[in-house]
Amino acid sequence: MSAELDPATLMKKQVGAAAAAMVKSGSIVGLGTGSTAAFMIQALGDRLKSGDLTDIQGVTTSFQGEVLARECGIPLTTLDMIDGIDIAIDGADEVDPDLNLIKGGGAAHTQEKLVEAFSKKFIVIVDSGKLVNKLNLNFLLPVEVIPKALNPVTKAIERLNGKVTLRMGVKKSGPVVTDQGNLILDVKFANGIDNAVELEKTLNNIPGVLENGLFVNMVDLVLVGEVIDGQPAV
Ligand code: ABF
Repeated sequence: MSAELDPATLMKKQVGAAAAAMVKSGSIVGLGTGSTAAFMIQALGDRLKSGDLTDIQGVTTSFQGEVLARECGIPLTTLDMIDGIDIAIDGADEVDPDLNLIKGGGAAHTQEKLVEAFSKKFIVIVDSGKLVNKLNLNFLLPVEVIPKALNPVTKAIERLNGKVTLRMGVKKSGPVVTDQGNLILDVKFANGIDNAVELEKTLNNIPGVLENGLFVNMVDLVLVGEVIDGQPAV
């Protein structure tokens, strides 16, 4: 219930709902991952239940999102079954002034990029704390790597002057494993990322890298939530 949510969470819920309100009946919708996207998925489910929205099909970007979308009663399809996606909505970890993103804090960026690149319109939903002047000064850049390539990919990224950390699970008993069965390297460049366009390609050209979390020239609209004087606003 909204009344029980703190202002920051309520703000995420409002941003999610604002994005869900942009979805038109009959659309194929890319469904993002993360706490803000989860509110968007719930809002889509509410619109379907109320009859305000009809005949949509969702394409999920993670197992987590798939479970939630099913719970919310959203009919799902897959990339194999469709010619394109009308609108995709997802969160992000950092957004720069050119609307380039770092994503992958939830280890789902590979499927997110696949779905969002296949979409005619990509809407990002974030709180104002995610807006940065330069990418990677604060948030590490996730790179998904196949397990056998861990050592060569680490060395290749270090040659690019990136500091590499293998992402571990919360209890540190083992590494985080993605929905594809791969590992995540979190990378920090000392001065942040100067050229996201080039770096996205360079990283993806390293053998063993599946996908990195730079989303460049993909975003159509960013909806930003903020808490002002204790009140959530979009
Ligand atoms: C996904 O969820 C990501 O790519 C990003 O890592 C994360 C953002 O989550 P939240 O909305 O919970 O901050 O969108």
